[in-house]
Amino acid sequence: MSVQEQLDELRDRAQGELDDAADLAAALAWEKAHLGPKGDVTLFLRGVGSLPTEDRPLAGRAGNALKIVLADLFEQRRATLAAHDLEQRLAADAIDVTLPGRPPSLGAEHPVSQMIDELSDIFALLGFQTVFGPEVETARYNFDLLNIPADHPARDVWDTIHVESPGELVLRTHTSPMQARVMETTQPPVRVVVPGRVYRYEAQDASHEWMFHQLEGLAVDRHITMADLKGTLTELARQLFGPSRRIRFRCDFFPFVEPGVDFAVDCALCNGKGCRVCKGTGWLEMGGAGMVHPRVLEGVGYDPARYSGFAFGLGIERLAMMRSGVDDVRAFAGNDLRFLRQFARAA
Ligand code: FA5
Repeated sequence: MSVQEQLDELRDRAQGELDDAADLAAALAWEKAHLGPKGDVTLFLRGVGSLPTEDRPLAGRAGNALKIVLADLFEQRRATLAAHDLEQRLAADAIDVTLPGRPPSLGAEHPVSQMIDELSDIFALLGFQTVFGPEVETARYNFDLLNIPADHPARDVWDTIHVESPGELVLRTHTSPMQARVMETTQPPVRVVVPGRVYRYEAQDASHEWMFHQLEGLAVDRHITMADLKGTLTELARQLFGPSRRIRFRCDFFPFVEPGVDFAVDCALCNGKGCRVCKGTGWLEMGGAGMVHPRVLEGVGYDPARYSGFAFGLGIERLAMMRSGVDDVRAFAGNDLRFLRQFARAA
């Protein structure tokens, strides 16, 4: 076969194969097979030196010309295949703008916030204003002005989360410090409720959290008595749990009230007979209360001979648990949407 025939044959074969290359990978393989370092065109050119002398000029010229033609054809084919490849990828990624969108999921009020709103509404009807106070509190308001002396167990480091150690600043352990803050800036008559977060250095279990919410209540005026306290809490229980609820007071000790009580509502589920929710007792504990201690009144400059008052503090999570039959207080701050969604209500 003459040199020209060899080159013609090589060109026809290479062209046919390039036309058959269906994608970029095949085209690159083709380039390697014909134009790469071990490709047949390269090998042909390398072999020119060993051809008979008279064939060498033609073989060299025609071989180089073929190399250029094939490189050109390859470049065209590569560009066509690359464009085709891009088109296919774009088509696969296409966004159908006519599909309906995913509805954004709206947040809902947390069950504790719902409870706070409801309590505020109930107390507003009874003439109480809702106010808020600081969560980082001084020991003076959290303890001293509440007649909690330095050696009282509530001041023990195990109950209180200190912001400075040892220091004057604490995370409030209850909402009661707002009693003194409100009275210091207001003259009687006082009627406020204070909802908010409180913190205790406490092991968590089904009924104890280290962060939870309380609602403080305070009424100070001329001639306020335990009957007013009982009437207010009975009305609260009826608004929350139904019209025939009753309130029970039992003696309890809090340094800032005298006398002090814990108060419970008779269980609405079993009507006081005893059930799973009230743990067979017929009563649901709500919180602590009592008549504001004369020393607390004196501490804020009120004359205890002229004014008297009642105060109470209740656990908001515990109230929400009773209302909704939740049996673990940790669920409220657990951030599990399956729990929280059950309380979502239409805005
Ligand atoms: C107090 O904190 C008093 N300040 C209440 C008070 C106010 C008494 C005014 C008198 C006058 P106590 O520590 O009992 O009291 O807490 C009140 C309520 O908070 C409890 O009845 C309970 O419902 C809730 N509570 C207490 N500890 C926790 C806790 N670790 N986790 C969740 N709720 C709690």
